[in-house]
Amino acid sequence: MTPYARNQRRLLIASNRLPLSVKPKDGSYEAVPSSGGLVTALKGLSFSDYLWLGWPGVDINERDRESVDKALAKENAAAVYLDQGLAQSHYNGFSNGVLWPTLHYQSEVSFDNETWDAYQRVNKIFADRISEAAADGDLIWVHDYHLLLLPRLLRERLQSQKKRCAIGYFLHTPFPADDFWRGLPVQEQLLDGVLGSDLIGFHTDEYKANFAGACGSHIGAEVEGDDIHYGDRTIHIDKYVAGIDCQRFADTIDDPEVQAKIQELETQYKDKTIIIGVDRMDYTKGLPEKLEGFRAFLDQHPEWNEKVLLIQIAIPSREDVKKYQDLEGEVSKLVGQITGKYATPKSTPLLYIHRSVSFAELTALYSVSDVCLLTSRRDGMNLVASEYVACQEARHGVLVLSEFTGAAVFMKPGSLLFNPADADGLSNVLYEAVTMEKEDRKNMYEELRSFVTTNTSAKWTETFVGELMKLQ
Ligand code: ADQ
Repeated sequence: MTPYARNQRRLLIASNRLPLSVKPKDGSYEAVPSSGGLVTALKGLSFSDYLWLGWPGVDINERDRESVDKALAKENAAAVYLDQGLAQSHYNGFSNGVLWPTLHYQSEVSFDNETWDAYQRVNKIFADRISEAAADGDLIWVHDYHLLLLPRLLRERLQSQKKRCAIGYFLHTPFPADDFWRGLPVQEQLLDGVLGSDLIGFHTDEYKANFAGACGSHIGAEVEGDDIHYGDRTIHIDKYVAGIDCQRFADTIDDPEVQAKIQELETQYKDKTIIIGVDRMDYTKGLPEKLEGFRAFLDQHPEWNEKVLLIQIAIPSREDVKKYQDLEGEVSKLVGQITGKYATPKSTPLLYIHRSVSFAELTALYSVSDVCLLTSRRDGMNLVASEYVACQEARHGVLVLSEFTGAAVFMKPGSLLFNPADADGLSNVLYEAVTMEKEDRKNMYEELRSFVTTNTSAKWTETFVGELMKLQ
């Protein structure tokens, strides 16, 4: 029985991209699940009656839409169709070119009216599609920075259609300090848009406080504890601790094929201390900082050169955006420099995998690694930290975590925190991690494990949706 069984309602989820890729198959279409932070966080969804609405990620011409709709319906999903040019301008242009850097404390952000116009148009298309799909009494949960205007637009449409639906919104990124936020010329419209929600969730108290401060300073809202009074409405804001589905990792580790893979890796790297990094190729994840810190470690501790291996998996991301192309070049160059300097005919200190890996492969790599190194310059939460912990029951690996991740707020007692801008500091903390005594590793690991098994993705969704139900 799901936790909602006594008061079952339908949940509509809205995100920019559907958690599925649509692919042609045998003259028709099929929908294949995809990965990513939002997908991971929502894995715990225990609603039986839900519908996920979003852009399918590709341009689908009119005559194929019926067949795509059928494939998506089998997966409880529905498409919000967008013209490719408009989708690009909304996604790469305003969302990832302006909003993403602003929310992650980047100061060089250039605003332009063309992409802002695309952002507004896409939010309106989502509002039209979702209000049409919604029935009176449904709950609606909007996700992330691509759809900040959607709650207000939805509220207006639903009101005119006489449908009463509670609207929740969750921001997966940080909400920055006001000096960064107020630089955005359209920030007031964005705040007004998101305040169309009944409930707004953040990863940490800091993001929540920054958001409340901005509402108080810029649009005349009155903040009273966790309530924001705005116009004639009150909006509740809170922190909801995102997590993962630990059981899925435990089950995968138990799979005989994954066990065989783990043994193969353990044999292959029996003389190595393995450090794992898993990040999207994004400048917020601090990949150059990670490589600089690792280079400093190799320089300062030559006795470790043939004994340590950093396996860095960098998932290609937003490859149409110039800043991401530049980053890829910078990372490849650093990888080349480090390998060129420290590799020997017998050994290399660095293995760089620039592609997506399967879940089974990812789980095996997490399991055999002694250290997980995450160097984000800013990160809303970072679920890779939790995934690593879920796979370390046998080894008790050390989590080395940037202090600028949301995860650091919660995982501080069990991990080694550092500032990624300081390469020597990172080198020192890596040394501490690779030389840590067994007993200390175990004690720290237990702290982490208790956090990760308590704050699961199921708990996150249940808490948020439970709160949303109360507000209807
Ligand atoms: P992301 O920035 O995508 O998410 P993160 O939380 O690290 O960041 O999640 C990445 C997810 O992608 C993990 O589940 C990971 O396993 C998966 N993944 C990584 N590499 C992969 C690979 N090679 N192949 C397949 N899957 C891979 C955003 C915010 C984060 C926030 C999440 C959830 O930026 O701060 O934690 O949303 O709210």
